[in-house]
Amino acid sequence: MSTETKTTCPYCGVGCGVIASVDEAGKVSIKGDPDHPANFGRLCSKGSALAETLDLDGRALHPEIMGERTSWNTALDMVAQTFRQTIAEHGPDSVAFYVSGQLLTEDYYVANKLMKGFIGSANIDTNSRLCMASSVAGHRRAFGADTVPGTYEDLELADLVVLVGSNMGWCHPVLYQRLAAAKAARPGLKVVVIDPRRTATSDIADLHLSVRPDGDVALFNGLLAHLVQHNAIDQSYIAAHTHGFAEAFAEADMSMADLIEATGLPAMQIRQFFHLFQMTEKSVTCYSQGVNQSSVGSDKVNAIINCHLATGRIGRPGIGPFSLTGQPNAMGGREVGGLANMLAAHMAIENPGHRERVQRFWQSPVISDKAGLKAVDMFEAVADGRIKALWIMSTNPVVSMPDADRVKAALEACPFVVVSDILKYTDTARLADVLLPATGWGEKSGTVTNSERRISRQRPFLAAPGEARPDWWQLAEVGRRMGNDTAFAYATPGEIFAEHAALSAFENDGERDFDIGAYAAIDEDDYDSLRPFQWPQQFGKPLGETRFFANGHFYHADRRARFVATSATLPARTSLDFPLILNTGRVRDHWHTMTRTGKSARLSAHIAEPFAEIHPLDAAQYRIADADLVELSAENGARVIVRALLTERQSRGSVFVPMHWTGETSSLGRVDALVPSITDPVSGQPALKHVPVAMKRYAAKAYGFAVSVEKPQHLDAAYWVTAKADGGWRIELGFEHDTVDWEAWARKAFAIPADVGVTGYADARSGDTRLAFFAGQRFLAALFVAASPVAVSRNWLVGQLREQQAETAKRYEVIAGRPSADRPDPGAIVCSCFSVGVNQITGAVRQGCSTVEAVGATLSAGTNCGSCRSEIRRIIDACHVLAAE
Ligand SMILES: Nc1nc2c(c(=O)[nH]1)N[C@H]1C(S)=C(S)[C@@H](COP(=O)(O)OP(=O)(O)OC[C@H]3O[C@@H](n4cnc5c(=O)[nH]c(N)nc54)[C@H](O)[C@@H]3O)O[C@H]1N2
Ligand SMILES: Nc1nc2c(c(=O)[nH]1)N[C@H]1C(S)=C(S)[C@@H](COP(=O)(O)OP(=O)(O)OC[C@H]3O[C@@H](n4cnc5c(=O)[nH]c(N)nc54)[C@H](O)[C@@H]3O)O[C@H]1N2
Ligand code: SF4
Ligand SMILES: [Mo]
Repeated sequence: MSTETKTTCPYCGVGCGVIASVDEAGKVSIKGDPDHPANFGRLCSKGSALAETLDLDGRALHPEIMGERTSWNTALDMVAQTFRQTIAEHGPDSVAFYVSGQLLTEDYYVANKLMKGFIGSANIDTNSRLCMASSVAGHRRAFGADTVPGTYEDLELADLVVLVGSNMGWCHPVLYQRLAAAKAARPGLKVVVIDPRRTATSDIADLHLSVRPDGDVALFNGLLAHLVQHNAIDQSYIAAHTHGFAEAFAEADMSMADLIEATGLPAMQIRQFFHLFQMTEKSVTCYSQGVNQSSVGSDKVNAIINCHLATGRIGRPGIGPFSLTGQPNAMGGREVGGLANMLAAHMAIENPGHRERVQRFWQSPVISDKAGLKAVDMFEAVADGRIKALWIMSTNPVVSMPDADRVKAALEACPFVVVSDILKYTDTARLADVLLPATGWGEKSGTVTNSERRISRQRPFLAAPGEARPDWWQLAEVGRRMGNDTAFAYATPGEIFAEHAALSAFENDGERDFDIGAYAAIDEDDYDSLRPFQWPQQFGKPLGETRFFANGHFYHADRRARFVATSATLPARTSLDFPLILNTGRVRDHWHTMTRTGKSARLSAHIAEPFAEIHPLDAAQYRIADADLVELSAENGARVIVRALLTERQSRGSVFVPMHWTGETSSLGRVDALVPSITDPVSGQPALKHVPVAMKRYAAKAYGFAVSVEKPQHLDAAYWVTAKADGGWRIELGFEHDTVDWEAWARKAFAIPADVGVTGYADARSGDTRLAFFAGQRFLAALFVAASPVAVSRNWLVGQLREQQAETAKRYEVIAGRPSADRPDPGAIVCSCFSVGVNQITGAVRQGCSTVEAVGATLSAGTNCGSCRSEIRRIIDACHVLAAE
């Protein structure tokens, strides 16, 4: 017997429904919810592996003050008192909250209410500033409200889907699968991908435009001008529902020569794209971080929306601009007004009428009357002492903020830092004066809103471990202890949701897009059984159209949309000293700073080390070979060291490094240390994808690879990266010395008991050393050191951690670092669901499997979540190319 709970995936903004089952032994299993309208039962690799991330290893289980365990009472009193005292001495703007799009709506609502209505400052900002702020700004400029007009179904109904700055195949995998399935069923559906890199997403593209970094405004300006010149605009929609067309067109009009220069694209590709868009009424343009995370992010958003407004292509089935939200509750955070320049329920902080209304609703003593500090400015204010008390909740800014080393220094200098996290040790939690243990996914209860405005429940199916408590509870307790008893007297998240719903409908009358008044009086039972629904859902009105703006009715006072004139001119960023453009982003199987996905051996097997994607010609110029270590440095003096990955999918002049590695998992892999705090002037969103850097080969004196049953401690190496493996850890190493006593080094790093002997050899001439430690039949650790990057069969070695090594012959294999010929090496893991490696796939292809389906039928690879299907296709293609050569 097991009990099943319907809940929602805590990762990306697709917001897939999940069914979690707990059996009598407490074992959790996860499957997709076939009834959830976001995923209809599908899950990607990260969603399918959720059960592997729920152990209590490293969890924060008790409140701590200065690293010492304490009671909730003492911790909460200290937070409330310090905030109160700081405010009394230095005013409300001397304190701040930095929160997260991974909070539930209920948590977020309480945080925003406490800061804006009771502390009286708007110094609450969120990691959504690094994520969605440019889309919010673009929507508000164009529509008068932060409205996403369309729905997921539109991607399936369209004849053209344009993906701009979105690696949807890896970052919104289930939505991508819906798109891929629609395209397979209806090949007339065309897909265009606009991204400087060729990504897994480009694999289904009919056209991939390798646009110059930040060339997007020029490209969409060019498209607008093309539509005008070819009489493809909707004059009546423009006349009836918009303003500012002439100005936008005047700015957009440019010559083909200028367009080629600004976009870096060949004329033929530009024309092909323009023609396709012009001819296809049913087009959807999706955009994500390649658009938002830019110093011209808001203009990129508006340049895209301009083209949709000009053609009247908005808010109809299969038609419209579509901002893909990143985090599970990026949307919910926007609904509660959790950004420093918003109020609540999509009301505007700069609007006195809105302020008065929210204050009356909250019955609050004050209401902040100006925007607070946006994330980058907030940490600037922490650094220079204007902010003296900061509460960080559900985000890891020491890793994810630009100028991350400065952020770290700012927190070190800040008189009072509170961190609420599920883990005890993160780069940020380590700097907390007060650490508050939060309940995590599976333990907490509330709602999230996905990219298509669909609100779903996250339901608990596990007991809160130790003394962990929900984030909303922590905030409400502090609110009460700061003297606001009734305003924060919530007993359940359901009560908070009802209040939030009531505020959304309060004196609304259709003036504001966000209205879920139908739920203003929801009771606990209905809240518990709440089914996923899309907003708006007004009180007493039948469920109507879930799309916006097909017939105008925008949210500017005159109900018209605005064209925004966007300039394609870009300031030059690179210089002789920092000639390359660093682009950053995500990999398929990791989530942000890896505090959860890093616990899963399966997810860690796909990519176990931070890397720099470099074009082979650039690599040749810098004398960098595949698998070398490379050092990237930036104008601020910071540097990172990562593995070189040579690929023609990268464009020349750019390097791509993932954002996931932290001080907990690597020596020098925190890429945000390199990123300057340059922001979009409208949205305040940092330009995380356009960083001038210098690059050189990092010539380690010795390179190493190790596997260990114990988690390695205090790795004494210039370069190290650890990754969870099945039964232990795998470790990549680079050393500045080659004259190390390797046995002693390994014993210390891997905590080898003194009575365990060593097996192996050291070749003084070549510098090769191979050591393995066996306690009886149990394999404890192995270390491989060489003068050049170590070539051993990594996944096979990792697999040995679980094996008994009784025979001497098997031990020799371990020391050799590869299996003897009769036992195959799976190679690097491609399919994480079934742990299928690249060698197995190439083997299957050699035996005649020529399609992804055939490989799936033979090896099961790609048949569960499907996230690896494009990689399998690429391997098949590569094998065929080799065979033809
Ligand atoms: N696996 C995984 N999935 C995730 C997440 C995760 O951590 N891991 N995080 C979630 C979150 S919070 C977010 S915000 C989303 C992000 O989802 P995406 O935005 O799809 O992901 P990114 O990798 O950040 O960046 C997307 C692409 O932008 C491209 N790009 C860079 N510069 C430019 C440019 O100037 N123009 C254009 N057109 N493209 C450019 C990059 O090459 C990159 O391929 O993913 C969500 N999903
Ligand atoms: N260079 C570069 N930097 C980037 C990006 C990029 O593309 N490039 N992307 C940016 C974007 S879009 C985003 S969204 C951010 C993401 O960056 P972060 O928000 O910093 O990353 P996460 O690892 O998701 O951090 C979430 C933290 O909350 C904790 N946590 C998990 N569940 C709970 C909970 O229920 N309650 C509490 N209190 N804590 C919890 C986790 O352990 C973790 O420490 O990174 C941004 N930074
Ligand atoms: S696509 Fe994957 S990560 Fe995103 S919500 Fe669905 S299962 Fe979770
Ligand atoms: Mo994000």
